Amino acid sequence: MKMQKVYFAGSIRGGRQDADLYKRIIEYIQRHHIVLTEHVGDLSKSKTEGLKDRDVAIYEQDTAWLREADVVIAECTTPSLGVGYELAYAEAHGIPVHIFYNKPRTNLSAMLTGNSRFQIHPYKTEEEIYPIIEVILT
Ligand code: 6IA
Repeated sequence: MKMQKVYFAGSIRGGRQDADLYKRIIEYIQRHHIVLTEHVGDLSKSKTEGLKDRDVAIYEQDTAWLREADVVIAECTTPSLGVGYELAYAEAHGIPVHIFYNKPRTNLSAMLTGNSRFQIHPYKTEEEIYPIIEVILT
C-alpha cells in the first residue's frame, strides 16, 4: 500500500460540534498515511497562533497543502464555508475529492451532491466510515 498525502477537511469556524469525530478519522488515516491538516481535529496543533496576518498565513498554507495532496477527504455534516471553498479548489486542481456526511443529520448542499466529479459517501453510523476510507486509500 502506497503512503498517501491526505488533506482532511472539516468545519472550524463553521462550528466544532463534530471535532471529536474529525479527530478519530484523522487518527485512523494516520495509521498508514500522512494527514496534512491534523489541526482540523485538534486546534491546539495549529502552528499559526500569534502569526501576524494569521488568516492570510492559513489561506496560503492550506491552498499549498491542497495542491500537494493526493486526495481530499472531507466530513461535511457540519456546514462550513471554508470546507466548501476547499472542495471547489481541489476540483479545480484535479485532486480527487471524497465527501462523508451523516445523512439523517444533514441535508447536504446540491452543489456537492449534484457534482459528479465528487465521490459522496452518506453514512448513518460512524463505523461505516472506516471501511470506505480503507478502500479509498488502497
Ligand atoms: O470556514 P471554516 O473555518 O469552517 O473552514 C474550515 C476549513 O478551512 C478546514 O478544512 C481547514 O482546512 C481550513 N481552516 C479554517 N481555519 C483554519 C485554521 N485556523 N488553521 C488551518 N486551517 C484552517 C483557524 C484558527 C482557529 C483558532 C479559529
